[in-house]
Amino acid sequence: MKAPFPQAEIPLKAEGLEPVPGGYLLRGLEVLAFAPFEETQFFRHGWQSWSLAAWVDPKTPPKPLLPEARRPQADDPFLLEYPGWAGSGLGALKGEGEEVLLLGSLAPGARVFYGEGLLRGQALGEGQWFLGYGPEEEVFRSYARLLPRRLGGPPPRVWCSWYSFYRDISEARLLEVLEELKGLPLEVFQVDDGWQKALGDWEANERFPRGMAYLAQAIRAAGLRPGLWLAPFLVTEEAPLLRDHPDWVLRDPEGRPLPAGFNWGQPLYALDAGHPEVLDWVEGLIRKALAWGYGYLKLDFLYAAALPGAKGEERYRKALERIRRAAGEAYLLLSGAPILPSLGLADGLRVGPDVAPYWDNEDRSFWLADPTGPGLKNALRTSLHRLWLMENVHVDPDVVYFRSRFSLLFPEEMRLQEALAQITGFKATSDPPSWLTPEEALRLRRFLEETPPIERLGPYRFRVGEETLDYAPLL
Ligand code: 9PG
Repeated sequence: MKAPFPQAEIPLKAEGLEPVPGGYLLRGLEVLAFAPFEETQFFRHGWQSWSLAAWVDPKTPPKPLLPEARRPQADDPFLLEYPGWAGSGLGALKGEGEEVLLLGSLAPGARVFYGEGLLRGQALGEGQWFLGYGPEEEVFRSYARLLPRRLGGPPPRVWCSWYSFYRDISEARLLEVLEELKGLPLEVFQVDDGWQKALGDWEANERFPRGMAYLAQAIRAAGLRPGLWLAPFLVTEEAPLLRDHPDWVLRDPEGRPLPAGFNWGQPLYALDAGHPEVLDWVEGLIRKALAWGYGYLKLDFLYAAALPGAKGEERYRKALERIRRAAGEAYLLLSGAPILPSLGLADGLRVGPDVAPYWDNEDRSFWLADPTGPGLKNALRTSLHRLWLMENVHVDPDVVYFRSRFSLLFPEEMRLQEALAQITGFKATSDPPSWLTPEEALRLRRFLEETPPIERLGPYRFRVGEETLDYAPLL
């Protein structure tokens, strides 16, 4: 079969071929599309928020990500074991010219493999695909338009506690910051990791003596919307949950708890999102956070609900539908979340790894071949390759730093992150105003107040207000 495009005919193997704006719909559990050029780059799309999305050299195979214990939280573990290049949900090829060949799934549970001169799509479930050929931006836009969307008003302006205090938060400390933020045009005050007793034990710890409802009340009194971080599907050995409900944990075929990564100095496990009691419990957790007064929920480490990878995406989507119903119109920012199965249900979606007050940690990014670690370089790279999702969801490129205190970032590096937030419109920071010099404070205020005109000049070049930014040299 051949798919005729204005610029070329694309030979392919599929069950059905039906024209749609910008390309064709294909059917089949396994479909092939042949590039009409000599490919020089493969668009590798990682599974979840933190997983690498980038154009890579298809002729140089990927290096194994180390240590193995971190693979479940870095990507679809299958993609990291696979010796060649492959991506989650979609893949694309580029040659020397302007044209891009894109194959993207329209249903959860799909992967796209690179083969010499071709893309091979493999679906575990439905086998519904979009095939596009043409200029990069147009092709990705045509694909995005076929995916589910949920776009309320403009993205929120958020203060988030993570990137300044990390887990070292307390009621007293947050109330201080709340006071400092008075007069800044923010909308959400989001309490991140550090308030809970344990992962899986979602009650206020001793540093929040008056409880989470009290804090929400104080946030509302300051004119802001209370936001709360939760990792609803994650458990560690310290949570009573594991002892009380050993059958709630996701297990491998041999019956051992499935490793879900390693963080906070301990192994992570996942709750089985296919277990009805787990779903009831998660729904109860969401309702509890809403009842405390939190109308903005940052739901994190969501990949845990979809392990071991593509096969779990259907289960994840069902669990997320349940969460969405329980949450009503609350704002759901999803993080560490499988990208495609979150569309249509998420309000906001983290599309890259965590930023950090430094550019790159080479020990991890280079020597351990892990592009998902915290750092501005990793965060910018993957977020930039997910801007096409702005058609479907609020794209969160993570917080912007304005401070020089406690930071190794250069002003030009911070500017790149600031401009990216202006491009997506999702504006967040973790800087407490008391950490800022007067100039930095002014810069933060302008960032929150102003909406500069944005023009895309190329895949990596943008005009933001009066300035032209080029991200290409960094990638
Ligand atoms: C709280 C943080 C913040 C942050 C989230 C998430 O091990 N890891 O791969 C890993 C990745 C990201 C991460 C933590 C661990 O950060 O993205 O904004 O909420 O959790 O713990």
